[in-house]
Amino acid sequence: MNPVTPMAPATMSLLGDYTNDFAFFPESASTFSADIDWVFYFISIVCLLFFIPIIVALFGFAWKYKKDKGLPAESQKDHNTTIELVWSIGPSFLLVVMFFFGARGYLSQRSIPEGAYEIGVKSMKWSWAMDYGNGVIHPELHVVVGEPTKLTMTSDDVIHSLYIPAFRVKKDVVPGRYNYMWFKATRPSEKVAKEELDRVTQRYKETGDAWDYDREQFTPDGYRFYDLYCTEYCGTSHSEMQTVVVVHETREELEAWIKKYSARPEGEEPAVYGQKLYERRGCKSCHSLDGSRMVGPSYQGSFGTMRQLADGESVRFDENYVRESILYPKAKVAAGYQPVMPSYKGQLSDDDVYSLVEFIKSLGDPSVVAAAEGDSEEGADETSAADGEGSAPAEEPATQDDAA
Ligand code: HEC
Ligand SMILES: [Cu+2]
Repeated sequence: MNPVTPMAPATMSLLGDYTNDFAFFPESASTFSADIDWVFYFISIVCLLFFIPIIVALFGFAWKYKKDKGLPAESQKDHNTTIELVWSIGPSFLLVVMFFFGARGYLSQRSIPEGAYEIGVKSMKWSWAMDYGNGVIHPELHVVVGEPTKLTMTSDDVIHSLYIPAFRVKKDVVPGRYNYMWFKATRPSEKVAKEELDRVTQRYKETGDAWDYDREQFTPDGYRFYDLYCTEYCGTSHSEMQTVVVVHETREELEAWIKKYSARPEGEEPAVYGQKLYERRGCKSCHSLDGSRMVGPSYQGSFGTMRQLADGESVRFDENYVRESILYPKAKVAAGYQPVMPSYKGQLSDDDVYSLVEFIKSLGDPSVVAAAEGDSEEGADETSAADGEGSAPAEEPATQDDAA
């Protein structure tokens, strides 16, 4: 159970955890939770205390003073000054109390403490990208318990809104400006037992499926989590614009986690890492791997084929086209699609782009891919004339350090 601050009567905190079926609230895991819940309960209870007697009196009097049919209505001009003063002035004190606690809660969320741990948040249709600095961008939000964390939030496209129910914080993320929020987490995420993590990880390795957070209820690194939602309706996949928040016990643990994601792990195949980026960096909300059409075209069987463009030209779907599509998506727009893909320029290192290219290539029809590679070696294809010709080693990890 969450620690109860002096403001929250102990009996109320029983409701503050929706692991219990009768709870009103999700679990509380930040220093804001208790105050927010208290104001919420206070207002709800006051409303009920007024609502019930008013409705009872309304029906009671309607019944009591009901006239028989056919009798003329009477004029009623009397009033009772005392009653009217009491029921006007009395409740206004309650409103002042509500305002006081509401404003106090609002101000404490607005004044961001000096020295808070800063994390950048970029939102786009329909994913979150948390920026930990040094090129480490990951969809999961990782913070440290007991330390104030400040989020600097910006949107690439439309208005989104970042909402962490367990922390009782919520703030719009607006294109063209920075919005800020802060919180202090109070309960670290549990870690699942190593055997369980190994077992589940093995299962995903075998099936090759993307990690299902809903089903497992822990992250691929074995942490239980709090939910993070987009709570501003932002288009087709708005309801899937979710991610998770992990609270670490120490700063060192958080830094170790960040380090783990700073680049492609030693010895990992680029195509394998590319698939992880596809899942982590939001590509999967617009591009399918099974041929089905989403907001963008599917990658399946695309590599090496010719692509019809919106301007009537056509272009070979090769390394350069993929690279260009990732960095400058509006340069060549595939026919039949809206130019809504965000640019990943400055957000993916060269090695990341290379890994994505290799991943997309691995989904192509092998004979077509081989033929396309033959093509670009001849140098005949003007779209591949730019830089790294043909198959990729030329742009391999030598560039990895540029990411930092
Ligand atoms: C908001 C949805 C969205 C996201 C997110 C997105 N894309 Fe796209 N992408 C599109 C659309 C729409 C097109 C087709 C229009 C165009 O060419 O710009 C496209 C085109 C492409 C193309 C050219 C495909 C073709 O068939 O001609 C590639 C390659 C590509 N995206 C890769 C990526 C990668 C890699 C990521 C993640 C790092 C990504 N996209 C993220 C929407 C998205
Ligand atoms: Cu959204």
